[in-house]
Amino acid sequence: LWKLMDTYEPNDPESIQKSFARHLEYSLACTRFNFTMEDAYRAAGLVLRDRLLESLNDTNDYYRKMDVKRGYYLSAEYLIGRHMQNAIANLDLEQPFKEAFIGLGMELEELFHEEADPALGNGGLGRLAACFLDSMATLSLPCWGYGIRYSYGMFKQEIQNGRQVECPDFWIGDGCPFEIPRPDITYPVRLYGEVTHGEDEKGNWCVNWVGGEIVQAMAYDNPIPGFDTYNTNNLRLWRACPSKEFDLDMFSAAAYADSVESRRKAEDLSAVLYPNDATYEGKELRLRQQYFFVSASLQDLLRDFIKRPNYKWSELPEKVAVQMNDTHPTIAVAEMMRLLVDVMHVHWEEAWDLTTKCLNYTNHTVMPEALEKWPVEMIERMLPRHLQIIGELNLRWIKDLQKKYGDHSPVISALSIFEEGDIKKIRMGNLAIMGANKVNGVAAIHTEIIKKETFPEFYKYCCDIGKPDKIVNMTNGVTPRRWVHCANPALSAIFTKYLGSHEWLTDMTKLKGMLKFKEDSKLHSEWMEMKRECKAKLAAFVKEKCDLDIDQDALIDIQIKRIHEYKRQLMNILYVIHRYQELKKKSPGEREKTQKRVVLIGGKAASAYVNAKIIIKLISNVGKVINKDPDTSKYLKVAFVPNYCVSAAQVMIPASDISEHISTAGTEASGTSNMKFVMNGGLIVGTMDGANIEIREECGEDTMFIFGCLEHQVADIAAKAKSGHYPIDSRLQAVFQAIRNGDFSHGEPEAQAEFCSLVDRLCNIQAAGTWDGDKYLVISDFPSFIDAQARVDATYADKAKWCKLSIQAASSMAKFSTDRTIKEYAEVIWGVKPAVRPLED
Ligand code: 26Y
Repeated sequence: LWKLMDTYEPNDPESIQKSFARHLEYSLACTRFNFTMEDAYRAAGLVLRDRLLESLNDTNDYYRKMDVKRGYYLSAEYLIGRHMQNAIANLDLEQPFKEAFIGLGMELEELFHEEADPALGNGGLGRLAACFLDSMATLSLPCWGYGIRYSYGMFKQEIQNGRQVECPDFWIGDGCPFEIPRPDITYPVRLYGEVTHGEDEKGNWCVNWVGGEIVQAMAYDNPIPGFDTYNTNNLRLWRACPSKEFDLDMFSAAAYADSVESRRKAEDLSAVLYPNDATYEGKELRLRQQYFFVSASLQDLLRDFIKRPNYKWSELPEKVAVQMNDTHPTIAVAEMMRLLVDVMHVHWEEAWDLTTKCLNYTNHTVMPEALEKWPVEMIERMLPRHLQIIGELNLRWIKDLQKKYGDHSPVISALSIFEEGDIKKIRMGNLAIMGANKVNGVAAIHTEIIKKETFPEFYKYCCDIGKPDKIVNMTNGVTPRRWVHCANPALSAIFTKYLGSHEWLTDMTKLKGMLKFKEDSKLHSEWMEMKRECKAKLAAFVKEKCDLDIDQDALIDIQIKRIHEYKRQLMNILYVIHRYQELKKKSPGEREKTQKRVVLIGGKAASAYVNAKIIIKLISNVGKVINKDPDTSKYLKVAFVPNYCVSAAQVMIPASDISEHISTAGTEASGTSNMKFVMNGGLIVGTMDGANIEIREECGEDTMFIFGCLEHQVADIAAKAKSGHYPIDSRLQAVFQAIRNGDFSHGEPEAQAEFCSLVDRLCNIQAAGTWDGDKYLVISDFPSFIDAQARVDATYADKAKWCKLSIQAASSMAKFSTDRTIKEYAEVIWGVKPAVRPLED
C-alpha cells in the first residue's frame, strides 16, 4: 500500500499546486476554470490537511512506540482562531506556499480571510488553552487537548444603534477543512437512569448504572502542528450523536417522530457554547455538556492506556496526567472513579490513589461566583452513580478532617464538597481540589489570592499535612508563533534580521539580544515603520468595521477583552469623556499642541449581563458625539469595535501604542492580552493586578504606566467609603454631570435612564465596595488613572524615548511565552517529557 501512495515533496511549490488542483477538482467538485476564493481557501486547506494528517498519524505511532507518559488537557473551551496561516507557519511551508499561490495568481493573505474563525470559547481561558496546545506541540510533548465540538461557537456581536445584538455563529456550516471526523471513534455516554446492585459474570458484587439515555460521543480530530519540530499533536473534540441501538428500537416500534426528537435532543448536547464567562449560570444543559465531554475523554485515554501490552493499573500515574481547565471538567474526579471502580473493577482505595495522582486542577478566576456549584438534586437525577461516589468520597474526607480538627471545626463545613442550605449543592471547586494532585493559579498574585481568599481552609490543610506545595503558581503565557510571527510579520522579520535567526520563536530569551540595539537609530526607524504598517492595516480594519477614518499619526489606545465591570471599561470611557471636556476648554491653538489619540474598545458582553450591555451603548454613544465634533475630532476619536475575536485581535494588537489593563487590583486572575500587546511593542496602562505585575518586573518599571490602589488597600477603601468617606474628584464630577445632562444620550430616553443608572450606582457612597455601589472602585482610582494617562502623553511626545521603551519591553517578554509556562506544567505538574519524532521513522 505504501508503494501505491502518491508520493509528494511536501515543501515543493509545484507539488503544492498539483495537490491544490486535485482537491479543487476531486474533493470540492469545482473545475480549474470556475471556482471562488472560498473554494480556493478550502482546497488550500485540504492540501495542508494532507500534510497535517500524515504528521499527526506518524507522531501518534511514535508516542505509542516510545510508550511515553501522556498529558491530557480537558477544557470546555478552545478559542483556536483561524488555522491556515498558523499551520503554514508551523509546518515551515510559508515560502513554498507563497510561491505556489503567486504562481497561480493568488495572494495567500486573501485566502486566510476566507476562513471562519472557530470561536469555541468565551475569552481568556479558552484562548489560553489554544496557546497551550501550540506550545505542547512545539515542545514535542505528547499532550492532547480534549473538548467539545460546538456547532455554534461564541455568538457574533453586531452593534445596532450602539447596542449589542447577538447573532448565531454556525461556524461549521460549510465544513472545516482542517478537522478529521472519526466515525470509528465513538463512546457511549449515559445520562439519567438509576443505580442497581447485582453480581458480575464472576459472581462478584457490583454496581450497575442502567437505563436513562445514551448519547454517542464521536471524535473530530484537529491536528496541532508544532513549530520547528516534526511533531503534530491532536485536539480531539467530541460531537454528540444519537445512540444507534436506541434509534433502532424506536424505528422498530415505528415511533418515527419520537426517534427524530430523541436524535435532536442528543445533538443538542454539543450544539452551543454557553456564551457566559465569570458568572456561573446553573443550566442543566451545561452540566450535561461537561459530563459528556469528560466521560468520552476519560474513556478514550483509559482505552489508550489499556491497549499497552501487560498494563498494570498501578502504572497509570506513570503514563497519564490530566489537567482540568477550571471547574468545568471537574466531574472528571467522580467519572474517573466510576470508570476505574465500576467498569475496570479496580478497588476503591487504589482507584482513589490513582485518580488523585493523575488529575490536576487550574483555577482561573478570582470571582467566587465562577466556582460552579450544582444542585444535589440535579446530579442525583442526571448522574445518580456519581452522586453516590461523591457522597462516599466526602464521607471519607470529612472523617479525615474530623480526626485532624475535631468533629465540629468550621473548617469541615468549608471543606465539605456539599454546601448546605435551602438548595443543597455540590461545590465543584472543592471536589476538584480534593481530587487533584496539584492545584494552580495563573499568575503570582492570583496564586496568593487562592491561598488566602479563595481556598484558605484548604491551603491551611495542605500546610498542616506538610504539603504546602500542592498549590503552585503557573504564570500564564501566549504563543509567540501566532501573536508575533503571524500577527505581526514585520516585527518578526525585524527580530530575525537583528538576531540572525528565527530561534527566538522557540526560545524567547534570545530576544534579550535586541536590547543592545534599543537606542540604535536604524532600528528605531525600522521599528517605527513596522508600527506604521500595522496601523495602516488597523485603519483599514476600523474603516470596514466602524466606518471611521483614523489618523495613523495618532497614539493608538486599545482595550479589548470581555466586557465586565471588574475590567472597568466604564472607567476608560469616563476618562475619554474627561479628555474630551479638556479639549473643548482649550483654544484652537492650544489644541494643536495636544497629543492626538484614537481610543478603540471592543469585547462581548454576556447576553444576560445588563450593565455590561449599557457600557457598550455608552461607549458607542460617546463615540458618536466626539467623532463628529469639529472642535475635537482631529485630536480624539473613540469607537466601539464590533465582534472582538481572535482574528480581530491579530489585527488590532500589533497596531497599539498603549493598551488598557485596568481591572481593580485583585480581580483579574492574570490577563493574557497584556502579554500580546507588549510582545508587539505596545506599552501598558495598568493596575497592579494579574500578570501586569510580573510583566512590569520583567520589562522595567519605566515601560508601564501603573496607577490605582493596591490589592491590600481595597478592603480599607471600601470600609472608609461605607463610613461616608469616598470623595469624588471634581473632574469626574464634571463627567458625571455631562452624562446626567444627557450629552451622550442622543435624546433617547432609554439610554439616558440607563446611563444615569450607571452613574448613580457609582455615586452611592455608602454602597461603595459592595454589590450595589462602586464595587470596583472606579471613583477611587479615577484621579490616578488621569495621571497615568498624562504620563503616557508626555512620554509619547519624545519619540526616541518611546521607541526605546517599546523595544525594551518587547524584548523582555521571554517569561510570557507559553513555551515557558508549558515547560513548567510538564515538569512540575505532569511529569511529561518531550518525545521528539525523528523525520524518518
Ligand atoms: C462557569 C462558567 C460561567 C464560566 C465560563 C467561563 C466561568 C468562567 C469562564 C472563563 C473564565 C476566564 O476566561 N478566566 C480568565 O482566564 C484567563 C486565563 O487564565 C485569565 O488570564 C483571566 O484573568 C481570567 O479572567
